[in-house]
Amino acid sequence: MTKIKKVLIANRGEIALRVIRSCKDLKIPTVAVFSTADKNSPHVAFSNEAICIGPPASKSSYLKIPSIITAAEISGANAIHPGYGFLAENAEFAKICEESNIIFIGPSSSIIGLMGNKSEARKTMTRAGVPVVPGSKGNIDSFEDLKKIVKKIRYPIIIKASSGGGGKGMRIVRNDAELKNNFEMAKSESQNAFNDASVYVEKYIEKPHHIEVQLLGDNYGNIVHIGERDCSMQRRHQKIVEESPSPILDDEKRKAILEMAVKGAREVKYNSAGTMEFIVDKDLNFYFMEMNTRIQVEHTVSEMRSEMDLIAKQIRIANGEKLKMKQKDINLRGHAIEVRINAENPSQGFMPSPGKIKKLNLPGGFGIRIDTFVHAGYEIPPHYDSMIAKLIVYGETRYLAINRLNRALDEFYIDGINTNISFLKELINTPAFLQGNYNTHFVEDFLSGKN
Ligand code: MV4
Repeated sequence: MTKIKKVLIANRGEIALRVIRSCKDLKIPTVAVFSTADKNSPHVAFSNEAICIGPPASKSSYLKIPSIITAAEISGANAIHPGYGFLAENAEFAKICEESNIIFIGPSSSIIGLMGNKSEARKTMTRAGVPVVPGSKGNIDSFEDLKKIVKKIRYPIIIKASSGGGGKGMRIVRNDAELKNNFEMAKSESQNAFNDASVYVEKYIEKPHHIEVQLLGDNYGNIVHIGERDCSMQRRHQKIVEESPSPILDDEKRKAILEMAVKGAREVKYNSAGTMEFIVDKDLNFYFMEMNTRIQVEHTVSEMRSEMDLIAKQIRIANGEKLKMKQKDINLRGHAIEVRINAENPSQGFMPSPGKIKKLNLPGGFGIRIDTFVHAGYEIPPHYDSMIAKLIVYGETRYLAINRLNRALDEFYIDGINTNISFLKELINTPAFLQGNYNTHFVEDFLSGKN
């Protein structure tokens, strides 16, 4: 590395380990940061240095910008990888890094800021010629303004927080009687949750598919895609199963979505690993939803199909290197599926189930990858996300990948805590999943006995 000398990882759990591993492959020393609750976590042991940044609560540790910048300065790390979650899409944090001469391993802070405002992102993509759902041009100025737009696009509609995203601060409205109240509620909820009352409106697409495109852009305007992922299997906006390619797209539709994603990324001169997210209706019309300016949990399925280390690419881009490969050099093969293993209890409303892992058997064999940070004897702290492992399988075909996923889930054994492993087995053996015919409401419908 010519510029990056040492990387601080501003995260925990499996993604902290994942980043450390890529740094080791690139021969870059690493600095872990940890809260007191994580002092026995593997990311602390597997990094070259580790610095405690505060007590368990995220806002006092992994979200505390001054402590993280100080840790970088003390350790001499001149780059920070934010992982996903926590500070990964915090434009202010990225800007502070830029101003402190610390390389933020992600896109420019201005791009994070632009895409973080969902109505600005919509405007930007409209300008680029990327299809967006019919709706308001920008924020809604008044109730009169809203009524005018609704008259044009008709019910059902969805009101969204401009500073929201990922499903937070949305309200679906189906008739005039509910409009005024929902508009007022949406604004006050947005104000409370995001300190920004601005909202925008879109036509509500019933039971859409969620398809996203993995992108890589460098500092010199080169942009490639690494195929799409279908993330429609989700519950309460938390993805559960992600797969690539999407089982609902034909080659022509796939090409159209992938090209639009690249077009959108070009518009903002995207310069890191990132994702363009689309919703797809039952007639396969697709619309831009949001752009995620981070490496995502599910990047691994794209890695399995492309045989590319996306985090290594992301680090090289931040180091100022050019993307050498052209689109034609990226060969996507076979089928990959990821399932998220969570410490939670499906029979108690998926309530988190932290605690000590007494016994652990991880699956293995051909076509299996596991990204985790837990081991037998590890105590899962109660303060963070319940995801404890990702199981990723690869097969030449979707059928073979599902077969392997069943084999791996049968070998997966965790004693001491509750997990969603049995629930995952049920889900992937439903006719809808086996046929590749499921949308974003499938899990909810399945749980309420509609399937
Ligand atoms: C929508 C939509 C339908 N129509 N937008 C949810 C997460 C965020 N990325 C966007 N989301 C949605 N946006 C329009 N115009 C449906 C969803 C959506 C959803 C909405 C309500 C309840 C559950 C949902 C699950 C998946 C997607």
